[in-house]
This record gives sequence, C-alpha cells and structure tokens, in this order.
Amino acid sequence: MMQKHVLAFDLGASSGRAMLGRLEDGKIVLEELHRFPNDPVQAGGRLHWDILRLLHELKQSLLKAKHRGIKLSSIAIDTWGVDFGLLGGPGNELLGNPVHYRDSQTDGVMERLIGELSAETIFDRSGIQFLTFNTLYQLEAMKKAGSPLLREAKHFLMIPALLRYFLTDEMHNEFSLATTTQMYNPVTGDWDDELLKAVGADRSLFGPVVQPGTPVGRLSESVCAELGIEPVPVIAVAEHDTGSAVAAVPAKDRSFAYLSCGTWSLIGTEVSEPVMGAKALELNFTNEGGVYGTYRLLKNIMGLWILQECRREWERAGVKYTFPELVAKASAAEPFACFIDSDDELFLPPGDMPGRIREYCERTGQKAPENEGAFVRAILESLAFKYRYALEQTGQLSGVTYSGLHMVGGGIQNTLLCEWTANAIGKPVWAGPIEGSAIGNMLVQWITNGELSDIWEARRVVGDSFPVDVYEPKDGPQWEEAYVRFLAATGLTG
Ligand code: ADP
Ligand code: LRH
Repeated sequence: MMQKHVLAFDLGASSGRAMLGRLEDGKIVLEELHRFPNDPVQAGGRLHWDILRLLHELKQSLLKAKHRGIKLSSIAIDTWGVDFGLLGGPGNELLGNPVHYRDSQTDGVMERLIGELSAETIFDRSGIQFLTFNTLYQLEAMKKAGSPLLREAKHFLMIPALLRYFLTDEMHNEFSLATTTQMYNPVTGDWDDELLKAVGADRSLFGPVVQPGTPVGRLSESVCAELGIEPVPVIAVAEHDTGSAVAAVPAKDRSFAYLSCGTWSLIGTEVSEPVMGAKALELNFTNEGGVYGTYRLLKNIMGLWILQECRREWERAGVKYTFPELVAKASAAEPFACFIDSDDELFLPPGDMPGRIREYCERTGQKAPENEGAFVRAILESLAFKYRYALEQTGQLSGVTYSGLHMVGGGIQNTLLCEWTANAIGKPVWAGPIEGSAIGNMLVQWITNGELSDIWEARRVVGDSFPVDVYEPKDGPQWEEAYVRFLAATGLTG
C-alpha cells in the first residue's frame, strides 16, 4: 500500500514548488513533485502577482500526485509576506489582480504615514519593522490613489489564504502572515483598529486570524470534480515562508540564531514574547508571528535578490551564468574591493542591479566593480558583513550571545557565502536544510495530523534527516579589519 504523504506548496520569488514529504523510520523523505516559475507580471503600469497561473500550477501538482497514485493526508501553502487580494461582489470575486510588493505604488507612502501617526505609535501597535512595502503602506497607497477596491471589498485575504479560498471556498487569514502586514497587534492578539482606521480599511474585511496548525477545510467539491480527485484536508501552517523556514531550523538549543537565506535574508532568533521596546524600534527589528506561540525577532536583509537581478541583467545582455559559475568568479576576484549596504532602497525594485551597484559606489566614493566576479564578490562579502551587523543587534535585543548561526534556504548552496558568513561573524555556521520553508510547512502539517508530537521533536527529525554542513571561521584579523571598512563605506554604525 502507498504511504501517506503531505504536500507543501512553497511559493518563493526564485520559483514556486510543490514538495512531497513522508515520514519513514523517523526521517523525512522529501521529493520535488513540481517546480514552476513565480514571475511577477507588469501590466497597466503596475507589477502584479500572476495569481491564477499559480492556482493552475497548484492544480497541476495535485494532478501529478493523482497520476502517481499518491495518497495525500493534507496540503498547505506558504508564500512571502505582505501581499494580499480583495474579494467582493455578490459571489465574493477577486477584485483586481493582487499587486506585488516590489511595485512602486508605495514609494514615499511609509514616510508620509509615519509623519501622520509617528513611528512609535505604529511600532507600539504592531512590533513590526518599517519596510516601505508593508501591507499597511500598500493599503494607504490605494486609499491615496482613490482606488475603488477598498470601498467595494468585503474580504481581505493574504495570498496563501486567497489560494486556499480558491481551493476550498473557505476564508481564514493566518497569524504568521497577518503579522507581516504591520496591522496586527501582538499585544491584543488581533488586528489593530487604529492602524486599520488610519488607512481607511474596514475592520470587517479581515476576519478572525487562525494559528499555524489549524485545519481550514478540504478541497471543494468543484475542485475535486475538476481534477477527478478525493477531497484532501487543507491546513493553515506558518503561511509566511520565513515562519515555515524558522520552524525547520534543526536547532537543539532553545536560544538559537538563524538566517533564512533565499531571495531575502532573514536573520534573528525565536522568542516567546515580542520585543517591543525603544531599542527594537531604533534598530528597526521586527516581531513576526511564529509557530506554537513564538515570535520571530529578526531583521529583513535584501539578500540574494541583488545577485538574482544581476544574473538576470547579464542574461538580458546575452550571457547566461549559473549560480555556481558566478560563485566561482567571485572566489577568483580581489577581496574587499568595495562594499554595499544591501538594504539601500536603490536595490528594492527589479532592474539593472549592476548599474545600481555602480551608482552606489559612486555615491559612497568607492571604485565600482568592473567585471562579473567583482560584482558578485562585493554582493556576497557585503551580505556576510550585514549578517554580522544584524546578528550583533539580535544579541543586543535578546540578551543572548549565540555560539553560531543556523543557515537554511536555497542560499546555502552558495558555499562561499556560508564560508564568508562564518568568517564575518567569527563563529561557526551550520548550514541545512536547503528547502527550509517547504520542510517547515510539512512539519506543522505532521504535528496537526498527529504524526509528530511537537516542534522540538520536529526539529530533531529535521536534524536526523538532512545533512548540516559546518563552516568554521577563518582569517579573523583580515575580516575584522575589512568589517571596519564596510561600516565606514556604508555609513552603518558599528
Ligand atoms: P526563494 O525561496 O526566496 O525563492 P530560495 O531559498 O530558493 O529562494 O533561494 C534562491 C537563491 O539560492 C538564489 O537567489 C541563489 O542565489 C541561491 N542558489 C540557488 N541555487 C544555487 C546554487 N546551485 N549555487 C549557489 N547558489 C544557489
Ligand atoms: C521572504 C519574505 C520576507 C519578507 C519578504 C517580502 O521570502 O517572506 O520574510 O516578508 O519576503
């Protein structure tokens, strides 16, 4: 008889994937069932999600499982934070195509709203890092642009909840993603009325928030009929991909530091209560919802997005490099030649990233890179230093000195980045697993289905199932000296 599997849909910026998982002899057996692009679409002057194509790919995945005779005990979806769809009209139709957070509609909006409400008020009510694209500012941008959608809408659903709605006909927003909106109040444990009012969003749109691990229906009759499959239970996991990635960190120690390394780099620790004080506001840290009552005290760092966009630009110019080829070029380039602050707003929108790095170097009085290897080296060394910077700040906020850093996500395939991160932080890096978000998604499904007892058993099983590569720090004095130059070049204070 065919063993039971869970299916995790993980929609990242570099791709969407449907991963199958089963537990066998205390280990996770993981298999990629389907991988598909998740490219945004520019239309009518806005950058959009290709939401119905993604729904199609989810259905294709279910069909692939059916054709292989695989019995699914449950399915769940995770994606990046902050984006949403609005539903309204007599049949609760999708009103407008969801806009991608890298769209320019939010330019200048955060600064304006901070001017009206104050940073302290927004942070006290949300505990969330100020990022220009947070849902709060997306809604404010719509309000200011006179969008009719907010007036017409009856329901607000974050992207996984929207996809679930299409699959199950049920509507539930989930906690980890709700926190990324900057409109959820972790003290009251509910949407924040004052912040919603400030952006003209009616409270009734949002509905109750379910915790990761909540069963949220089954595939609807119409979806089952269309695909010719049996109804499968659907679970709300940590539907924020970073929340799922943190769930999958194979830590043994309850106080651990992690870096979820993909398109974004998310570095921080897991805490039992949000850290809401003035220091967290000053350092612009975030308290995103985690699994089983935890919070993720962390910093968003722009991450490998900059490398992805360089690669895209070089491809447009006619040369298609693989990531390993780019890493090899970086390895051969001159060390510590120039530095960037990856979180400069220059780097947020899609576009000519090598050109923007050149512009950044000119602005900061540095000699710009002249070839691909030098660009990639500057990106990776600068990221490693930004990780050190944010890890030290995490320690200041949590009061914990970490003995090393767990890295998970696709970025750990970049062994040079792992090595340089260990050198920059002066501590070991433990790298693994690669598919952190999909695995974390599965863990919560297994806990809900009763196949694992709790998150700490689940993390132990991850440690037993996937290789964890250890990178010990090397060349301390050189990296110390270069860190001082990084801080000076980027204007960050040590
Ligand atoms: P996301 O979930 O945000 O889509 P991933 O976790 O899949 O991102 O990580 C994607 C990143 O991983 C890419 O931007 C790339 O930098 C890195 N990466 C993927 N494959 C490799 C590889 N073979 N070698 C080095 N880096 C890689
Ligand atoms: C990483 C991530 C991150 C932020 C950003 C928008 O994929 O979810 O945590 O929310 O995307």
